[in-house]
Amino acid sequence: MNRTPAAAAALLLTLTLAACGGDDDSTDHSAHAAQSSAGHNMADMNGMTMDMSKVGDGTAASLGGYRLVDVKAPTQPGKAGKLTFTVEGPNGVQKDYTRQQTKLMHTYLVRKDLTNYQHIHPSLDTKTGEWSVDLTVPEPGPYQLVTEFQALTPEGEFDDRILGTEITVEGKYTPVTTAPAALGTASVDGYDLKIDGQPKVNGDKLMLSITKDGEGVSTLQPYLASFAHITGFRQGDLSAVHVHPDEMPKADDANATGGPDLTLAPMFTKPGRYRMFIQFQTGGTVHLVPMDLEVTA
Ligand SMILES: [Cu+2]
Repeated sequence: MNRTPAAAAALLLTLTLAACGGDDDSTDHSAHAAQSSAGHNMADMNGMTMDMSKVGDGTAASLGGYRLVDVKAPTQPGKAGKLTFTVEGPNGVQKDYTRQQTKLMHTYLVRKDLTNYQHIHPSLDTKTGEWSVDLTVPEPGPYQLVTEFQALTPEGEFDDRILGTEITVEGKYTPVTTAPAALGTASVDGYDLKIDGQPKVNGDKLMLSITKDGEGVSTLQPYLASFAHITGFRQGDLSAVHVHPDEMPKADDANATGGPDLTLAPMFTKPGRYRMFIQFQTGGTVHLVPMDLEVTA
């Protein structure tokens, strides 16, 4: 297969962590980092279908020739520790990465009961290929660790991959079964969020609206080169979906503003109850709020 990185990214739409500008983080540079400032237009990707069998949904540690290996995570609740892992590809340990949403690696952690979500960005040791990041897991239980990155193929191209594995934090696990709010709604820090549209497998776009005191919020700031980051997990198998709104801040425009309505491309391939973790930024503060959705077949 001889696809350009851009074409590959375009195929993989909602997981679309492809190059959306804002490439100004110098802490984790790699040789291919510059490639990601190509600035694909998200709108170009609308209507494309993603190849989940190749990308993955975070439920498998191994997929399409890539493996998540040597995963070490804190095992004691509430104790500061470190998460480390390595990605192996067809040519051995992958040490060369390209950015998606300004980062070389996105990592999500969620407890089996869909609580205790964390979205963190490990740093790469380019000599060994090991990723590491400080991590404290406050509560005991089984967790799904999900890593999202661009796999470097033997052809020298980059393809989206989402690999995952379970980690366990010692202690008594008491699952929380209450929903955060009514389906399709959420509130955080004085902001009210609502998703309109029918969440459906291969369904239509959804609309996320953010209001405060009844007024639309149009002061959303770019966070990781997007007006919102939405990572969802399906209740039960914890399969992951990830989407960014079609409305994108202009690349490298730190003063860009967005909202109140954000369009979400179709992202679901399996029905069920999902908890979406929505992150957005206003006034320099990143807000995080869970929202449950029922996705029909
Ligand atoms: Cu991230």
